[in-house]
Amino acid sequence: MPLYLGLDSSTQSLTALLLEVDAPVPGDASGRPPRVVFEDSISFDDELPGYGTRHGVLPADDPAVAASPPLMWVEALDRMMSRLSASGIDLSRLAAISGSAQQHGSVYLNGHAAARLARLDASRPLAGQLGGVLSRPVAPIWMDASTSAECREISAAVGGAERLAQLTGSRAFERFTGPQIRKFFKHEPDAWAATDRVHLVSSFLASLLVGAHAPLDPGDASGMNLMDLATRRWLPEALDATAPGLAAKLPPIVPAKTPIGRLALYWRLRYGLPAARVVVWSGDNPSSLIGSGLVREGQVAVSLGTSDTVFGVMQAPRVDRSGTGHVFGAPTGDYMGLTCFRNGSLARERIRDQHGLDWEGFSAALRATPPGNLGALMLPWFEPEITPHVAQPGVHRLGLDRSEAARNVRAVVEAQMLAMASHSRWMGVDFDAIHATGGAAANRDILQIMADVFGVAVRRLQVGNSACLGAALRAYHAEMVAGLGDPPPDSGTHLADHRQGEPGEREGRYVGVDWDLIVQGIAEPTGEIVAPDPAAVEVYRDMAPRYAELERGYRSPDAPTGDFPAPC
Ligand code: XUL
Repeated sequence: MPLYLGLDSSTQSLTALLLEVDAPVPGDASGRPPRVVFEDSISFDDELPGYGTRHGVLPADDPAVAASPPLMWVEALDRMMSRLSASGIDLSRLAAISGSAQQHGSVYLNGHAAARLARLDASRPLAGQLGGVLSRPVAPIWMDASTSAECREISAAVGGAERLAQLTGSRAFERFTGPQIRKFFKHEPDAWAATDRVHLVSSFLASLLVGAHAPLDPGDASGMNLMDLATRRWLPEALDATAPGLAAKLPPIVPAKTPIGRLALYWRLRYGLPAARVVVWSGDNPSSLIGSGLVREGQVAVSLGTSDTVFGVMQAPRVDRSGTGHVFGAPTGDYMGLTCFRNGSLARERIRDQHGLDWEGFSAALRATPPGNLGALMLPWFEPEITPHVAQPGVHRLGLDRSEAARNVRAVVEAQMLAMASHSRWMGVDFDAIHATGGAAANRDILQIMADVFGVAVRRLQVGNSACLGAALRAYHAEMVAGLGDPPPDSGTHLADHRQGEPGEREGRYVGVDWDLIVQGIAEPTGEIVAPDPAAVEVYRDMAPRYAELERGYRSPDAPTGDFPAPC
């Protein structure tokens, strides 16, 4: 029975999930559904404290700046593979591996990287071998909000925010990789000149697995403000607007079902792993789309993690005219709409900690307070917010005293749900249920508020980490698409260094391997349905305009108002 490994390098941790699959043909009624046989997580702060991160991010004086050390991710990957090999599971059955990573973050490598990746020494830990190949010691990540000037410059050069959004799926956003690259090029021109390859977190980690520079998939590449959404190729005018010489420094873009090589000798010799197929990695949100079973238009998920996101499948790319959301490529070959909120789990934790509660106490507070919170409202922007655009952090309360524990707890959750409901309408997707995922989806009381605010049923998924599950399922799908044939290991068929996909190459649904069958029985909601309470739905219907008005009063003056041209 083959095994498929999914890895997820998120903001705060690295998770691995191993899926065992009976049926060689997906959906074969004679087989049991895929099963999770191993799941483990490494918290960066707790297990790798030497890197000095807090919640996976390096401390910075400027609240707009957020970066992480790439070598911390490398060490976590090395440690995870060591744990996997010590798990006692027969890993000779490992057929394919794929991964998911926090989106937008970028890793900068010099011209020595390719040779070093090709000759990793299995007798020595990985991180120590890679220090010399970084042209920038830190990686800016999705929480960074320090590139407003670069967003304006790129938008102007491409002909305005609306045009950039129409071409790339998003207007310029501070955390997107293009503006981040431009800032690096402007402020550190020598280090930029020494950069040979700019990777996303996903392609960087995939490169370690195959021992060569890995490509990107369209899902993660569309989080850069650099990819032409229609052709899924780099967009020359966006590249020119971003930094000189960028085209030569970017990985190629290949369809999300592409095998990019075999597990490099480092992993095979050091941990006794087989020459498993490695499938191109993707971002955490595209991976989550699969891991939460969203393979058709009309399905929507809410992920409650470090960032909270609302996303759904789109068959056609309907770009957000309000300038808050994004259209990314979906692993199915379709598109996905997404809206991202920065003040997610960390905001919930801040309120919990301010009132000395644990999660049980947090839930009790939700149960002890009525929907609508007796008129209280909060804007929980502990950090600069992405949606709506808020440059300066600030927590604002209306009709609420900072000391009232239970009402503050309800206020933070209600604010988050009201914001998600209001800022996801642009997707224009009619849905009758929400698939809930991410750590906080384990909390039924939070899901009740979600159901009441959105006015639809909420269904919890069987496997909590949908990004990691999605990565494992993408590995499974790609293996099936590859035709079930098994080219000999080390056949040298790396896609890893192709400069660009075939002209006009575009993903589409693979006819023989239906995504519905891949997700069946595993990326599906459990039986439990959290139904909306009609009386509470009414309360939130009245509350939504009051919340929107409060939000309008506090968001940054340059936040998109619903009309293009929208400044960054
Ligand atoms: C999405 C986004 C976050 C990151 C981190 O646009 O910025 O969801 O992917 O998880």
